[in-house]
Amino acid sequence: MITKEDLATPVKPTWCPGCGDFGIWLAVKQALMQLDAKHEDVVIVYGIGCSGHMCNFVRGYGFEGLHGRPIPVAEGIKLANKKLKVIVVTGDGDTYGEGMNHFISGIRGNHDVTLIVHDNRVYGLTTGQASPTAEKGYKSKSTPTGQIEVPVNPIALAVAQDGSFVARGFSADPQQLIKLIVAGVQHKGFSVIDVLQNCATFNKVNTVTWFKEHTYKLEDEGHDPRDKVAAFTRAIDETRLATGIFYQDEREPYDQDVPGERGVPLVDHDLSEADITRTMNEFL
Ligand SMILES: Cc1ncc(C[n+]2csc(CCOP(=O)(O)OP(=O)(O)O)c2C)c(N)n1
Ligand code: SF4
Repeated sequence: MITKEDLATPVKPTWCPGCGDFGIWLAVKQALMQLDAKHEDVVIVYGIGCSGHMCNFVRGYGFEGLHGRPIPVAEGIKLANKKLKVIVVTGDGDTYGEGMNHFISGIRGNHDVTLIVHDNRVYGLTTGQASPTAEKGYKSKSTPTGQIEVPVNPIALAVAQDGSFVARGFSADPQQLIKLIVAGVQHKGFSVIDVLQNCATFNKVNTVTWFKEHTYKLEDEGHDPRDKVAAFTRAIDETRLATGIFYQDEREPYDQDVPGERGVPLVDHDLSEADITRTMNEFL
């Protein structure tokens, strides 16, 4: 079991007061404690953004790399050692902007990775430019006359692309988010958890109050997560944003499907006879 003490770091969060990142941080830690896992069995890969700063506030095995690229790093870690539970914690700019191709590939491959996206509809760390989930007309310093494009709809995209676990949480509802994260990590395959999150400093439109007024829970309306058509119908309804599990099914994750020798994780390769002299000599 992972304890509160295992996860504690001496670093105090640097997020702005009132930021939704605090609620997601709480939920991530609580979920890790509820999972049947040892500390060394979990790796978290972080994106670059305010969201990714969480790497400083959660003690454990982790990697903070390049903006837009945490998903392929996580997939590589899982392929090298499939016994690990691999989680990505990142932002909407990171995932649905520069990282969008990796988002789609991760879903297509059904890599056994849990993706937690802080969806605050802005680029928080770089001071509030509109992100790909910003609504049409949204004014920011990068869109002074209003966002021209329609927003990316990550839930509808994930359902349409045959995602095997598609969910949405809300930073101000950590209890529901804990359940979603635990279910996502337990799910064998790529689990998408988009988390509605307020950016208290730069997004003055999508506030906690705004999200509360525009959301409802799927479980309150008897939604069946095995019903893909119902999941898609709810996903494209942008007037009422649903939270909970939209869709879940069982299919083999990527690491189970890799054929032959390539399917043996690196961690299980016998390296006792490996001779790298020739390779090393090339660099002499
Ligand atoms: C390759 C690369 N491109 C762009 C940047 C600049 N950059 C850093 S953070 C960021 C946006 C972060 O926004 P988001 O992913 O939504 O996270 P948030 O800060 O809102 O949590 C950008 C564009 C970078 N560091 N590296
Ligand atoms: S800029 Fe926004 S997302 Fe970043 S810490 Fe401040 S409130 Fe949170």
